[in-house]
Amino acid sequence: VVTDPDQDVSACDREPIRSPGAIQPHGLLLIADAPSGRVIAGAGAIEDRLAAEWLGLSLETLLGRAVATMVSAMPVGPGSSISTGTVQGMTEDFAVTAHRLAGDRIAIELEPAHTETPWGSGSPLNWLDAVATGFERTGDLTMLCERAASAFRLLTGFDRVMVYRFLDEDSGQVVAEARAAGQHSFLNHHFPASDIPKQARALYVRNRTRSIPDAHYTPAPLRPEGFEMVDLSDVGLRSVSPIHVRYLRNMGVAASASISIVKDGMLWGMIACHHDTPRHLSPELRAAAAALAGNLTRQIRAKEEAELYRERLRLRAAEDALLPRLTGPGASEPALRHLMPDLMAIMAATGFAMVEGGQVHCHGVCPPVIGILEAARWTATRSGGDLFVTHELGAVMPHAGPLSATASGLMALPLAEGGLTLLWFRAEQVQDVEWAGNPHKSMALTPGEMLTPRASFESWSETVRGRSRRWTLEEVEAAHRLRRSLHEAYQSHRLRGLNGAL
Ligand code: BLA
Repeated sequence: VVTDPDQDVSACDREPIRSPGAIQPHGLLLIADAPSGRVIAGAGAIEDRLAAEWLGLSLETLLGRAVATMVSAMPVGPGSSISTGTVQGMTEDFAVTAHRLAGDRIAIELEPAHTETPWGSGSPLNWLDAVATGFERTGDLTMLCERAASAFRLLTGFDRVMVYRFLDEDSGQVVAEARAAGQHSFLNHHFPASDIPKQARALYVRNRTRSIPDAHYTPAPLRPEGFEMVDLSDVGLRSVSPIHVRYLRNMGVAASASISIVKDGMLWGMIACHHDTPRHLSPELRAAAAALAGNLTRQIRAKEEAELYRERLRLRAAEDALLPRLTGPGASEPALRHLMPDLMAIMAATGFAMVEGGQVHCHGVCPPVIGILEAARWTATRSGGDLFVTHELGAVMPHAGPLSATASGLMALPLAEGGLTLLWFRAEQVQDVEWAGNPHKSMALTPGEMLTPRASFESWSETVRGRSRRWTLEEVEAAHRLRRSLHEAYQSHRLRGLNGAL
C-alpha cells in the first residue's frame, strides 16, 4: 500500500537523523573551533537575536568571559556536554549548553531560558523527591505508570502525556496516559517498531530528552556552506526528520517532547508528551524530567520484580489447589473435564482442549476439532512426547493457517501414559486487541495519509499477524510441573479410570 518512496517504512531505519544539517529555529547554534575559540559556523537567527556580527568572532566576545572559560575547561573528546548558565541576547535571555564535537570543535546551543516550573520558587529537589516517594507507594506497575503519566504532565504542562512501553520486536503500546479535558485518548494503542526507528531509539538512549516545540517550524540550516554533515547527535536543537514531523502534524500535534525510560542500558519505554499549541521543554525542565525518569526506572524495576514474584506465587497457589483434584483419589476423566476452566485460567490462555484418542473436549475459544486433532498429533511427534510451546504456530507447523486466529499460541502437553494431550491456546494478538475493544477503530484514516495512529495500527497488525502474546517462563515452568505431577499420578495408577487403554 505504500507508494510514496518517502513513506516506505523499511527506509525509516536509514533516515539520517544525526546530521540533518539544520536546527529547529526556536534556538541558536554556534560551532567553534576549540583551539582558537572562534566561531566557524552557526544556525538560526543569530543576527537578529544575539549579535549582528558573529562569524569569526571569539566565544568570549559573543557570550562573555564566564561562558568562554567554562567551555575551554570542558573535558576533551566528543560526547561531553556542559550547561554554562544564561547569557543576554538582544531582547531575551538564553540558556547556554556546550557540547564537544569530533574534530576538536565545540557546539554551543542557545535556547530561550524562561520557564515555569511546578516547584515555583521552591526547590526542584524537594519536588522531585516528593514525586519519587509517590512512585514508590504505588501498588503495581500499572498504577506506577498511571502516576508517572500524571507527574510528567504536571512537570511539563503538556496536554497529553503517555507512558509508551516497548514490547516484542520493538513495537510498543501506550500503557498509561494523563490528558487535559477534550483530548482524545491513545490509551492501549499499539504502534509498530518503525514509528520510532532503530537509530532514533539508539539516540534516545544516549540523549534522554527530545523537545520538538513546533511541528510546523521551518528548519534553520547551518551556515556557511560546508557544515551540512556535522554530527548533531548531542544537540537538542537538532532538526527533526521530515517524516516524523509529518507524523506529528497528521496526528494534529503541534508540539512534542519525549523522555527516555532507560533500564539496564536498554530503552524500556518513553514518556511521550503532546501539546495542541507550540510548547518548549526548557533545559531546566528537561534536566528535571531526566532525573524523574531515573526514579521511575528504579521503581519500574522494583515493580517488575515484585510482579514476577507474585506471578510465581499465583501459579504455585493455583497448582496447589488444582493438583489434588486432578490427581488425588477420585480423580477421573469427568473430573478432569470439570476442571477445564481452571486449567485454562491458570495459564492465562484463551482456549483449552483435552484430546483423548479421537475425542476432543473444549473450553473457551478453540480452533475447529479437526485442527485440534491435527495440532495434538503434530506436536506430539515434533516434541517427542515432551511439552511443546510456541507463540507463532503458523510459522512452525505446516498448514496451520486456519488455526492462526484462535491458536497462534499453543502449549501442548502430551501425557503419553494415558494417550491424553492437554492443549492451551492463545489467540492472535491482533484478535486479542479486537476483543478488548480495538481502540484504533475510532481513529479515522484519511485517504492518502500513511502516517497516522490508525495507519500505524494497520502496520502493527501486519507485523504481528499469526503471533500471540508470549508464554512466560513461569507459565512454561508450571506446565512442566503439571506434567510431572500427572505423570506420577499415572505411575501410581491413580488415574487408571481416566483412559480405557490403561
Ligand atoms: C521519533 N517517534 C519518534 C518519537 C516518538 C515517536 C515519541 C520521539 C520524538 C518525539 O518526541 O516526537 C512515536 N509518538 C510516537 C508514537 C506515539 C507518539 C508511537 O506520541 C504514540 C502515541 N515515524 C514514523 C515512520 C517513520 C518515523 C513511518 O511513524 C519512518 C521514517 C520516523 N520517528 C521517526 C524518526 C524519529 C521518530 C526518524 C526521530 C526524530 C528525531 O529525533 O529527530
